Amino acid sequence: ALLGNEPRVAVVGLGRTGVSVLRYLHARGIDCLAADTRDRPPGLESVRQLPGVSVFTGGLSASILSWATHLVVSPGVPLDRPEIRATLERGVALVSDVDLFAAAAGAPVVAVTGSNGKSTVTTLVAEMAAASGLRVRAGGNLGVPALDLLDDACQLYVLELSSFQLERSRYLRPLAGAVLNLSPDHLDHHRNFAAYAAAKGRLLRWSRWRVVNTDDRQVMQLAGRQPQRLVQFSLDAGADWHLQTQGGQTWLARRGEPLLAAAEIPLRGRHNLANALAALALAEAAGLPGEAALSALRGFAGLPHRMQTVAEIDGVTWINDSKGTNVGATGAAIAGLAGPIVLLAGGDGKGADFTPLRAAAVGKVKAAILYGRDRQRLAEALAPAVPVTLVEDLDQAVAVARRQACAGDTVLLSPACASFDQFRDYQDRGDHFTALVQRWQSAA
Ligand code: UMA
Ligand code: ADP
Repeated sequence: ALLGNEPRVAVVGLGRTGVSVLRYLHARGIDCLAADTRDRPPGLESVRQLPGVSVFTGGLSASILSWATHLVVSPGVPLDRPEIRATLERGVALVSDVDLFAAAAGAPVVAVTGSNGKSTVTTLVAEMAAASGLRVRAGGNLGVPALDLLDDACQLYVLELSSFQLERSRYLRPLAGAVLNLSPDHLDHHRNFAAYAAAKGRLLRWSRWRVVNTDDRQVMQLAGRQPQRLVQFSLDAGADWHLQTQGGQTWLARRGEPLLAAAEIPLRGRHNLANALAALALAEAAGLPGEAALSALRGFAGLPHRMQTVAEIDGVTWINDSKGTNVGATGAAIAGLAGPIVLLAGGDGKGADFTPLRAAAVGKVKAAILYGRDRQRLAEALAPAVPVTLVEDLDQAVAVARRQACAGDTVLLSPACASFDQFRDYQDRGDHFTALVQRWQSAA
């Protein structure tokens, strides 16, 4: 119904999203073509297996794309590329993989967006649903494209949504949706911060229950003045879900009632208490039983590549926070550690302003070792208040960190940047870091 009669769909991007869309449409007998700017995109071989799908690589062409009635643009391709704009101006309708998912999903959806904490909260809500005995599937920006989650037996879907996925979708109507926080990211693709924030705000307009962070002024601006079915979480008192001090202990509480001691949660760092509160709020809105939600929180030690301790060597703790891909995330990572910290950062800064990192780092980061494409820009933001060393790559950064760290220090890989200049993705970067540290540990 979403695509109307005899649709023809052009799919831009042969990454994970593009391949999932082409497979889905092809299986339903819908005419498709595929295009990618790259000569050898990752999904090329799997799409060549789909008979009847023409594949155009090495560039985009508006005249080829305008064959279509509908256009799907993968999240990594900016909508304001001239070929995309020209195609849409010719009247081709934009739809997304998330829209196709929404039209087909037979179970309620919980959706999560924000600048940081999305994957953690998405996974937590899925664990809470599983603990209550529901058949649940989680994905989206988290990794498995939305369409690959579809399953008739599924009772609850949990989607992590990026600003890119939200800005190009329209048909999703989650039972509950959260905007966790807003700080600058992806300013290389979005026109400005306002456009980035507005993309995230779409989720609140679509969701029946709207979960928001009252500690974040910009999130609250997106929420607007409508109080109906608005669920608030906060690290302070006053929200529906909040922290509370009782008997000298910090508790996670619901409307003044302490439910779980923060010390019982294996996740580290204050930002993860905010994530836990957001997950509890979503679980409640989705009708999940409270006991199951709390037991999932007690059992969740966190995802790899997020503040993950990978080694303790001679009194030095080595932490992999490769998913710290923007200034907000790296700031939270630093704030959550006692220090002294040797910080490894760098990569593709996505056009970000790094200056807010200085305030987070001063007094705690005893040395910053900077590598990758935007190391110079990071150095300009941090030095001289924070001592910096510039190196080429992560291998050299780890070697320097080994020399500079002493017992009691923490070496933190939290790059504040995307990895694409030197790695396949953040997992590849985190795995490489872990391998470097562990190789040396086993040699020691
Ligand atoms: N690309 C081209 N030319 C093209 C198409 C893509 O150069 O024609 C490049 C993009 O610029 C990008 C890369 O290829 O560097 C991948 O883009 P894609 O849109 O094909 O990505 P997918 O493989 O479909 O993965 C996407 C999400 N990636 C992005 O948004 C960049 C994945 O999130 C997500 O897991 C997946 O869909 C399934 O939903 C990853 C991500 O980095 C984790 N997300 C960003 C983030 O979290 O910060 C938004
Ligand atoms: P996302 O999916 O939004 O990137 P993740 O849960 O993967 O979020 O966490 C990414 C990084 O962001 C983590 O490495 C952590 O350091 C930081 N982080 C997580 N939650 C928060 C939060 N609520 N506020 C600020 N930073 C956070």
